[in-house]
Amino acid sequence: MKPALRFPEKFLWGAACASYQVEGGIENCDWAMAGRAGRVPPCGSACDHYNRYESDFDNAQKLGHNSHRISIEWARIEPEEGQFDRNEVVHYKNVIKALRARGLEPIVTLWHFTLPAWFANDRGFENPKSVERFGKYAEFVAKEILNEVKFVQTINEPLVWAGNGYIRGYWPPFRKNYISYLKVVRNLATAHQKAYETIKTVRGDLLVGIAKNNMFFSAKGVNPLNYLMAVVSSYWWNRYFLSKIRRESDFIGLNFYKTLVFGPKSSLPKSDMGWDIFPEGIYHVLKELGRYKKPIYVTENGVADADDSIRKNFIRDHLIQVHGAIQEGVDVRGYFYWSLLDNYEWAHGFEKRFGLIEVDFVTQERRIRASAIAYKNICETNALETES
Ligand code: IFM
Repeated sequence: MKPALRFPEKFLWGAACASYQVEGGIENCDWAMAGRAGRVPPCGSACDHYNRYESDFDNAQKLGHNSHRISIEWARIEPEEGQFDRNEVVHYKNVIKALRARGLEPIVTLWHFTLPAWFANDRGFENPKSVERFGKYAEFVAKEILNEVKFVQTINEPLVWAGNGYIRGYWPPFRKNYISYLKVVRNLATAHQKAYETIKTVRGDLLVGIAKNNMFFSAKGVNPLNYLMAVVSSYWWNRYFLSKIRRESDFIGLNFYKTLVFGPKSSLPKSDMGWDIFPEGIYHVLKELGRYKKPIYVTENGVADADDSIRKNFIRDHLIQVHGAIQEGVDVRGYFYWSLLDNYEWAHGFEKRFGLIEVDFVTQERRIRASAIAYKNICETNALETES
């Protein structure tokens, strides 16, 4: 029998969610506007997590988690520029209290893809004023909401958001314009820096990071161009943004999903999203992130798997690789499965099922999946049995 793989002391184990994808009832953001215009699927009441967060956190606690990643909906907190909604402040403070009461360390993302209507209608992150606006929002949240929080992430997956909204044109604001894309990426990096600065003025002790989606790029075959493509892609996608904000990052949040191999196609198993599954990719990406010499939290890693047939092994196989990177000196301190609940998967609506917990979107019933129990065992023992 092989010994179990042990994870470092105080390792954070949990799952991640984002406000718009689970809460329901958010009508004053760009995605809600796009939903009303028929350009993306409507989100409606989603998982009704806004009203059910306590019982959802009961489940996270029962599943052995000691931490949980949430996001705050900017449009709820600041429905008009400079006007802050006190009831929503109380709501999110209660959400954080509910996490703490269950022994779940909160990791809070300030902005996860959805923009308040007023901000989106004034050119969003293309507008140079966006930097100041985001800085003020970040300062407000740090001061008014995060008093019981240690970890905050400013922005979720800046390049995914900018690419889908400004190059591929299938997320709001539905643009296909490289110049705008580059402008937005630059403003997002500056917005992170600004938020870091404003947060630190009100809460010097808060640990501030980003949630960065990095991919593993590699190449095969004899064509040298493929190798060049892998190097250039890796530089742009994995390193450019992080290099810009490295001084303003107390930790790095890694969201890992994809591997891209340039060259002859091989057949890797696929998720319900059609994404290749290659667990070794997370090892390479973590090794690459090791260069920043910062603590790393895997703030998302997950699989769309409606019948729960591959999720258990997906988690195990990725954790074996995370453990391998830790053994080689990479300072990984936590792992958050995406997602606690089935939820609104953006342009795919509710069809793709990422949850440890299945949600019936008609009755709002929850059902714990078998893979969640396997993950519970890992979280509770802080170790992974590799033979089963
Ligand atoms: O659902 C998304 C999440 O909002 C950001 N990271 C990737 C997940 C799966 O696509």
